[in-house]
Amino acid sequence: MSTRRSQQLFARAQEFFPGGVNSPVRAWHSVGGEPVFIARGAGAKIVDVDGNEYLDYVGSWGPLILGHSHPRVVAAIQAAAMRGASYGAPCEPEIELAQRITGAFPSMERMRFVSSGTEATMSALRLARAFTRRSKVLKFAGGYHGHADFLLARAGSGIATLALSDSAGVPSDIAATTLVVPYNNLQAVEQAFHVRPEEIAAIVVEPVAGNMGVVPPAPGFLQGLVATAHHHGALAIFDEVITGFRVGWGGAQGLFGIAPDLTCLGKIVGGGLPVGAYGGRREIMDLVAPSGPVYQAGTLSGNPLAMAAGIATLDAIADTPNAYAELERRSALLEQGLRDAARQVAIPVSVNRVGSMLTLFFNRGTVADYDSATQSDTDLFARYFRAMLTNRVYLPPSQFEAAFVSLAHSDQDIADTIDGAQTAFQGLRAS
Ligand code: KE4
Repeated sequence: MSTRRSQQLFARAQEFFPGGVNSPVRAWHSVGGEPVFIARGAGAKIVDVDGNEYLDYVGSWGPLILGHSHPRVVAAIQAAAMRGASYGAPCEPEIELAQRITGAFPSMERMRFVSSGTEATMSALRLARAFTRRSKVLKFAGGYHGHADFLLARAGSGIATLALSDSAGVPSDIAATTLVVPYNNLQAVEQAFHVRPEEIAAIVVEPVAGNMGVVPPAPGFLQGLVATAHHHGALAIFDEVITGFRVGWGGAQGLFGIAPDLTCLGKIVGGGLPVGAYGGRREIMDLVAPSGPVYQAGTLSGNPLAMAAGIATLDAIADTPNAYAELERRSALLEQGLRDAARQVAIPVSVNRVGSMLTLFFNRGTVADYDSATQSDTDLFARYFRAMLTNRVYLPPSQFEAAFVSLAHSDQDIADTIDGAQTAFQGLRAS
């Protein structure tokens, strides 16, 4: 498998971009080797610039639940482009997409479109601080909510220790506005409020974690989280940038039957174009400018092309008979096939899956939080990633990411993936 053209392009890219990429995880640092450059995608497959075709389980990190270049999405973008790329003014597609979103997420009584998941979470947390007149935010170790300064925080040593920053350039007093506790640990959440009463504006959580690898909420965790936040006068914010329209039409809040105060969306609602959104209770959202004093703005918010892609994506899902049942069936087939392939060669793995988002951890135990996730054998994952690539299966280049099954992945694609995994595991066992 030649990747000569990718190597040439990666060398040139180094002249323009830090690490040769426009987002760090694309550089493949945690799996080694150099990234392939993608030339095109169609359905469940992508083709790199050397003509190598792969079954794609990254799906642009979640947006492509329909697969690549779905005809309805392509046609919608083309038609919108003929009417102009951007107006910087209100347009009807904004209302049409919002109508679909609030229909699926009734907790989002009011909402605002932005252009990324980071903007959505950053804005929602600014709003929560204004609504509660408090400054601190509580997040979970291993939770990723975009790259706003105060969200690049990792756990300090103790439960209620103020966070340290995960990134250079974030002043310690900014990082210290964030508390970090273990995921799936309600006692730690309660303790944080006990130690810092009246200070915490909001809890922000991935209702199904995707950024430490997939980690489902423990039974009662989300319900307990919302109740604890409200008991202490804080807001509950669900970051559904990944899970929104992924784990069900109503996201994780629909799947688990629990409504947060604010919801952040992204990825699928843009169908592959830059869209984020945040929304929630009307009394909270009406604080957002120009209705209220919380400022948030964006040149390309509600961009007509992005709105068209989002509308076409949601309509195509809605028009697909039993879409989520089919995603569940195919994803369950993949999960079982991966488990069986690893068991056949006695490689200990742990697979976490919610709907069509899943992670295979090279881990002997159950992965229920960041600490247990980081017990995984990342070297073995790197070798597995490269073996799967050779077998023409394109996985997320990190043990701590979610793989995504799309409606374009056929039963044959799933069977081919399992065959590739069997070969990969046999190679790992032999070496
Ligand atoms: P963006 O700003 O990248 O659109 O969204 C940030 C974000 C917010 N919330 C959640 C739960 C997210 O997963 C993300 C972004 N996800 C990562 C991968 N897990 C995007 C890939 C990348 O960073 O290149």
